[in-house]
Amino acid sequence: MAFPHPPEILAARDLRVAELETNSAEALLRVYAWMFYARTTDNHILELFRQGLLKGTVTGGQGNEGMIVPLALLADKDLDVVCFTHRDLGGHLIWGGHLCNHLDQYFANSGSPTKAREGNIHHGDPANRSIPMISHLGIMCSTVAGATDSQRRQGRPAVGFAFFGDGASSTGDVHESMNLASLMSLPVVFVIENNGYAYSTPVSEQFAPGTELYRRAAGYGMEGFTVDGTDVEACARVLGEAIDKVRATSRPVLVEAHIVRLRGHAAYDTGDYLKPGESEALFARDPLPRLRKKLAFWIDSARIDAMEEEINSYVERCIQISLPVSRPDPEGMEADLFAPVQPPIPWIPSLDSVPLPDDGAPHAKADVPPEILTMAQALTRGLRKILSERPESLVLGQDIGTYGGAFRVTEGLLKDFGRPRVLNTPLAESACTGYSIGLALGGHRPIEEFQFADFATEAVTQITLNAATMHFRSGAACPLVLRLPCGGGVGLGSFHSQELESLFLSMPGLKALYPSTPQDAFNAILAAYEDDNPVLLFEHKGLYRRGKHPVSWDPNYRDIWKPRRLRIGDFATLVTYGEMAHLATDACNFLATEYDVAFDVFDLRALAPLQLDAIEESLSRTNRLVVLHEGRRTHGFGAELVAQLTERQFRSLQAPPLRIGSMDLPVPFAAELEAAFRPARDGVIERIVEWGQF
Ligand SMILES: Cc1ncc(C[n+]2csc(CCOP(=O)(O)OP(=O)(O)O)c2C)c(N)n1
Ligand SMILES: [Mg+2]
Repeated sequence: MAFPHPPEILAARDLRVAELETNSAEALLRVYAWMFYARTTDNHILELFRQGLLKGTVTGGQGNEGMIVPLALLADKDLDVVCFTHRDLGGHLIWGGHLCNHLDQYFANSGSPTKAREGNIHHGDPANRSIPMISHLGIMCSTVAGATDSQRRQGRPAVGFAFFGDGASSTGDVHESMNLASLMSLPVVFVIENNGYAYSTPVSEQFAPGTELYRRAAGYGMEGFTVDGTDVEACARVLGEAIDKVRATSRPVLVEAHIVRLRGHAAYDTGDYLKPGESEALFARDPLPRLRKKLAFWIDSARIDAMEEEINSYVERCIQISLPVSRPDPEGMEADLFAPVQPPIPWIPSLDSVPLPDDGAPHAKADVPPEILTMAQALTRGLRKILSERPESLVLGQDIGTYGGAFRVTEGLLKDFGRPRVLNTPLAESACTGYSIGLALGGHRPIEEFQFADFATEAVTQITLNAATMHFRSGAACPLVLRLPCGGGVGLGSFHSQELESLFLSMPGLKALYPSTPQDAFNAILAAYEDDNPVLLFEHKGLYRRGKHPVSWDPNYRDIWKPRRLRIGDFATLVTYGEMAHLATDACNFLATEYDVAFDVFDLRALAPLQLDAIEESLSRTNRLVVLHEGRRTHGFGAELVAQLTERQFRSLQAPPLRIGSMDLPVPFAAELEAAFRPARDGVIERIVEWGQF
């Protein structure tokens, strides 16, 4: 059915501060119209929830319109970046899209912009720089910062708007993000929507008495101020000036907007915790009637009445259109988990790309023999190639600049490619990952180095819930390489030795590569780079400098997504990856010599998505399976491998699958303890001999 045409007054989605001087009545009438529209829609949504016609957590924006509407009207919808919160329906309506589509989102029907995969107000419009929120509060601030920086890096004078509540102001991500934005001079307007409550928790239980949130700005070296979100005109003026200033100076600001939450936390909130008279006091500050009263001085009230009537009937008509839209179809859900595979990047077919001095364009080196490199050097060469040939690439992480990274993999890159593209980051893994996600949404392709894989636990929400779910819920690609120096055996103890693949890969939406040779590492970084999804690149620290091996340009670098057969045999199929691939080869050499048994050995290389065809085929011949990895055994990745590999041929197995991993303990520090903790050559041989009954 055709969508109805919106009322004429809603055709204009902009506001200039100057209009408040020259034509203030008409400008404020426009603001009022949008506020009334947002309020009416929110009220209808609440009613629909009460009638059982829509589900989920309906967090209305009633009371919030006095700030969000002028702000969204003032923002440049062709340039700026936003991530609206659960109180910002007014912002969504102004940013774009037809009301029917927004309502489809609430009805979670087949017309929903998230294909009904996300509820209520968790939608956005990534193509138009409205980034969909995730529930985890505070998390989106850094993504806004990254997407804004992406715009700036492409020469567009964008401003980003990051919203969070008084409750969310306590999250670490908000602080990490403000520090990052200030440090990097990113033009972000951080807006605290202070409505006095986080669910039922009053601000008196959120921060110490006397705290004025906007003053926190000073601690980050940025400007901070308050606005009264119930006084729309004043709010619009202050916000307008602030936005202009941020746009001109590229310095972030922190705005604390004092607003009211008129309808409790969500539709189901009974508000029992409010003090007597408190609700009435909130309604007395409602910005909507306040502005209406002001307008009535200048504008004939019959005109306002008529406008309200027109908006209300428009909203009702849209509801009638969205209500009967068909329910969503589960078909296609799995296909949408990952962004589709794209054609390969036309890389220059050589290890590196050598710019000629005269025109600066990259040219291929002809007929170059393989180079003999460590895995660390191969990765450096991969990064260098990417930075040389791909202007949208950048590399970031702690100490990766002058120092060259904890493992010297980024050595020399800062000198050759300069700061905007080789970026030392502060100690803020979560915000830096959110920032990378924002860059990725804006068209960049960041490669983020975690100093040690262990510290990626600081960014679990960003990685597994923000980045990994992005395509499924919004259709937007999130190309991101997360480099994770992992693994033990180097005497670094519990917090610098983890194997985290099973932790991360139990969440959907992440790809993962785990190379075990310099050539595979070079191929892996190119393949990961050109993938349109977040890719974890596990780099075992023990392999960075374990000998030098030939590395050359490999036109089949994408084969890294498939396992590689390391040995051919018929006694059993052994599946492994990472450093254990070397140990497995050693152990199998020994077993071949001593016991005359040959193993079909596979280096998995890609942990997600798993491509197990060749291994399944092997198992159908050998009928015996050994899985060996360095990660812990319980809940380890091997459990998944055993399950997937044997479920189709369980009945033909001639032995129970053997699963070898580390002990179910934190990684111990002393060399003797760590040696007992991890699979080691002799222990692995012993286990296999016992299992194989040779
Ligand atoms: C990190 C995190 N913890 C808990 C929640 C559950 N939760 C959802 S909304 C909310 C209150 C948020 O309060 P505030 O930030 O002040 O925003 P408001 O709802 O008042 O606009 C809470 C605790 C969440 N979404 N995210
Ligand atoms: Mg609040």
